[in-house]
Order: sequence, then C-alpha cells, then structure tokens
Amino acid sequence: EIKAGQGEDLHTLTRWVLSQQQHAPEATGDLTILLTAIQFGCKFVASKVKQAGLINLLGLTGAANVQGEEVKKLDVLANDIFRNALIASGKACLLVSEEDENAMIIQNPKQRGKYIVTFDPLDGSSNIDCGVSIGTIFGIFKVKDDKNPNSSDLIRSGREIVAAGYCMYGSYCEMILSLGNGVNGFTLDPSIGEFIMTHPNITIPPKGKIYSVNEGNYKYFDEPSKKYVDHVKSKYTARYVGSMVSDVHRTLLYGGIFGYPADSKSKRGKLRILYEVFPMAFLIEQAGGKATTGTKNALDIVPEHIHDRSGIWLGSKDDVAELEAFYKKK
Ligand code: AHM
Ligand code: MG
Repeated sequence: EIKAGQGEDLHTLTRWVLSQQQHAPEATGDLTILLTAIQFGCKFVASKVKQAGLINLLGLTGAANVQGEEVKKLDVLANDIFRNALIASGKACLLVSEEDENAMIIQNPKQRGKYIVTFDPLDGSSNIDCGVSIGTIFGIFKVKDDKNPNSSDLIRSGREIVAAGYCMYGSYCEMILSLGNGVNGFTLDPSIGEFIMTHPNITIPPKGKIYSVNEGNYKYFDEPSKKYVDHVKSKYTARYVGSMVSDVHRTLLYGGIFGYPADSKSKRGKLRILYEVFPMAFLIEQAGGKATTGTKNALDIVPEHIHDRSGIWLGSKDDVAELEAFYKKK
C-alpha cells in the first residue's frame, strides 16, 4: 500500500527548490532553472559512472571505442556536460571548473544570467579506475554586475555563497544541497530519473567518533595537526576514502572530523577553495557543523586566484573546536 505523501506525493528536488522560491518574493525562478542544469549534469555522470567499467570509459583519453570514435576520459566528459548544460540554462555568467585553467565568461548577453557557478565536475578522479565513490561539487554566487561579469567577481569570501551542494556517485547516487537555510538530501531514483527527497533537514551530530585524514602525510604536518591527530586516534576510529565527497558525506551523516591540512609538502593545502573548500564548508555550517583552516573560519578565506588551495578541517562542531584548541595553544 502506497501512502499519500510518499509514493503518490514525492518531493522531487525541483519541486522542493520551487517551493523555496515561492517563499521568496524577489525570486525569479532563475535558480530553479540553474539547478535543473546541474541535476541534468549529475544524472548524466551518474549513468556514465555506472557504465564506465563496461564500455572502457576508464582512463582512456585519446583512445578509440568500438565505433572508432574518440573516447573521452570521464572527468573531461563530465566537465563538457556541465559546462554546456550551464551555458544553455541562460542563467549563468561566469563558470569556474577544476578542469579549466581560466574562468569562462559567457559573452553572449542573451545566454547570460546572474549566477556564477564554481564546480569540480568529477572529484576524486584517482578513484575512478577502481570503482570507489566519486562526486561532483558545486558552489553558486551572484554576480556583482550582470552587465560586466569578470574574474574579480571571484575574489570574494565564502560568506557570499548563495547555494552549494555535491552529488555522490556511490552505491546510490545522492545530491546534498543547501540554499542557505539548512541542508537536504535527494536520492536519484534511476527508474524515473528524478532526485527524490530522502534526507530532509540534515544536521551533523555535535560530536562524532571518526577522524578522517591522510596519515601518510603525517610527517609533513605542522605541530598542532600532529598533536591533534595523536590525540584523536587515542579515542576515535579512522576512515579515509581519499575521495572528498565520500569522506564529507560520511562526516555529515555520522559526525566526526575530516581534514586535509596545509603541510610542509603542500604549503597551501591540496583542496581548492572555490569549488572544494567553500561548498563543503558552507554545507557543513548549514548542517550545524564547523569548518576551519585551523586558525580561520574556512568561509572567511578570500582566494587571490581561481584555483587557489587551502588547508581545511571540517565536521562536528565539538570535534572541530577541539582541533582549533590545538592551534590556539601554539
Ligand atoms: P582531485 O580533485 O584531483 O580528484 O583531488 C581531490 C581529492 C579529494 O577528493 C580528496 O579529499 C583528496 O584529493 C585526497 O588526496 P590524497 O590522495 O592526497 O589523500
Ligand atoms: Mg577535485
């Protein structure tokens, strides 16, 4: 028996975004359209990730498939799909992708909207070839002057994000999204091709039992990070996928702490501010957690260049506060 409100009254992602817009008198529907483009990109990638092992999409840039066509590597393909869908939406003016060296300014005024989208089309690509979960991460800002979008629009802090999310391609495909009033999770139902709300109002536990860091880098860590890791391993269990979306997703649902600190090898950290650190920090804060570089709230960073990196620790608020205390002691 299907109960109304569930089987016959499904809350799709688009329906949910529309309902949020209906409460905002100034809303134009542009964000709904932009998010539809992002959803399309995620569905496309989800389907390709599933087929990847079969049709040799894996790691084969430049190689030919059975039809003799060139096969694109999955991260290159994902980038093309997101870029084209975002341009076609007519709601974006500036795109920043991990895959592209330069920011892309949409020149045609007819195709140009007021949003800036920063994205990592396929994060965790070192995991693609062994079937481990990977993801897409995105952040959305509003342009300052839609007649003149330019790169200076990107030199701003994470406090100015209007929406952010990620999509995880794992044992199931889930989109986690925040428009700045909490965090919700939508699982892709492949039989109907829609993201359905499955995790409303996600809040991260205030304290967890898991720490997640690449301890192979321990020898390069600074003293506070080393001391914190020594401390936390005496009481917590370790989990580290090496795929940010998976490590953050687990942290969001189960609590605990994830970190990729700046160290003596990667002096500014590894993860990129505009499309890895900011969206994840925004989501974690929206879920009641905390995100820090160790000494500074992660959303208060201001990048100088579009691909700038930063150290990051994020997760349950008590766990992140404990980490910060090690930096204050220094
Ligand atoms: P990528 O953008 O080149 O895929 O790198 C980012 C990934 C993150 O998903 C993950 O958190 C981190 O790199 C893992 O790095 P490492 O292998 O050094 O532990
Ligand atoms: Mg990445």
